[in-house]
Amino acid sequence: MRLLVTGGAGFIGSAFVRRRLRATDDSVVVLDKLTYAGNRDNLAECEREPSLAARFRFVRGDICDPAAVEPLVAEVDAVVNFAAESHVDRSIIDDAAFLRTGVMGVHLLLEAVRAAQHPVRFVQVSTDEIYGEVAEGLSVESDALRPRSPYAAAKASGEMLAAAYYVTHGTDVVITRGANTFGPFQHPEKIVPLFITNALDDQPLPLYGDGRQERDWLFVDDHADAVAFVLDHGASGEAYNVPGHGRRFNRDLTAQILEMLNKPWSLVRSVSDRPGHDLRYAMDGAKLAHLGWRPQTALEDGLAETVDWFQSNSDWWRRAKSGDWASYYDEQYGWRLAESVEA
Ligand code: NAD
Ligand code: TDX
Repeated sequence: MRLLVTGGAGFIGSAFVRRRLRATDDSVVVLDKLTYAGNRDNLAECEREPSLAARFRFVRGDICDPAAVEPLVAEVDAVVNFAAESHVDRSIIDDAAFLRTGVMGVHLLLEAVRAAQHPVRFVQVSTDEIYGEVAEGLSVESDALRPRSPYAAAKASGEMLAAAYYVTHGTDVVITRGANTFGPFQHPEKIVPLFITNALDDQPLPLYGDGRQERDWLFVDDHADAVAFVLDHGASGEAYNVPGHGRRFNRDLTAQILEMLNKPWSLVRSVSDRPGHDLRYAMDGAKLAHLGWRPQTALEDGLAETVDWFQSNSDWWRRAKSGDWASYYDEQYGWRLAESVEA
């Protein structure tokens, strides 16, 4: 297959590209804007190793730019769209880019798929956050979408547009709804890498509220493989939950990270909560399991691999924590940490 992977220089997209090039004979073009979250180094092995490089090409560009998108879509069999602004906290500070990429960008990709002269499959990588907070039980794919943050609303809009193109135009669309993902190469704004890297530097770990919010943790390789599985086997017009392999309260996850790093709980500070914080996400993975896919990596194993990776790759995360990072960190955490209390 010839694939166009949009947002392929980010955390999950780059794992998908690295693994897909190794597992198949597919060729891959990555289109990525290289926002603060995108990093071409994440794809270094694809450019370096001759057996991968022969089937790989990187193009810097925006999914909202028709001149960049249309010629690339015209020459592939499938588009896998990872491109998005992906951090909930940033969507609370300023959501314009979330809507631009998450709604208008998806629209432009769908139009290019529709205009292609041959069949093109469109995979929209979505999230469990579109269901909103789930107080109890498990979300199934037929549940209503009740997004509660601007990030989640943009993601819900993007996937609803894709589903509408399936119904209205017969576009070959499949949707994945992944759980909270963690692993190597994750930008340090998200809780797992933020807490690992802060702890390595003996800096405070800002835990929102009482830390009794629950997430279901999915290792990045599993997430990437699930997207590949749905690309290959998903039924057109369908959405598939991709649950994780371990639900935890944030405070328990934090304790586990500190234990692995042999760092004290006294680093943890309880800070002012995220506005509209979803207390719990939990998805039923039966639909995807029935098709033949389940997550493989237990949370403890994935976390140990992730902690090792961040310990061994401080150049990578120190670069991600440079430039605009200080002003973001100050805006997001400066006042919170000043008012923080013991966790
Ligand atoms: P990320 O922020 O690490 O990567 C996003 C990538 O998209 C970056 O490389 C960025 O440069 C690129 N990008 C952003 N806007 C673009 C644009 N307009 N044009 C082209 N490229 C653009 O995100 P991630 O964590 O790898 O998430 C990838 C996808 O998976 C997102 O769609 C996200 O909503 C979804 N998702 C993430 C998680 C998670 O826990 N991280 C869970 C479920 C679903
Ligand atoms: O400093 C923090 N302190 C804290 O307590 C941060 C960054 C987070 N948290 C909490 C908030 C959440 O309950 O940790 C939990 C996880 O937070 P994030 O890592 O920001 O992830 P989340 O908001 O759950 O969203 C993630 O999973 C779903 C991804 O960022 C999304 O892209 C994905 O769709």
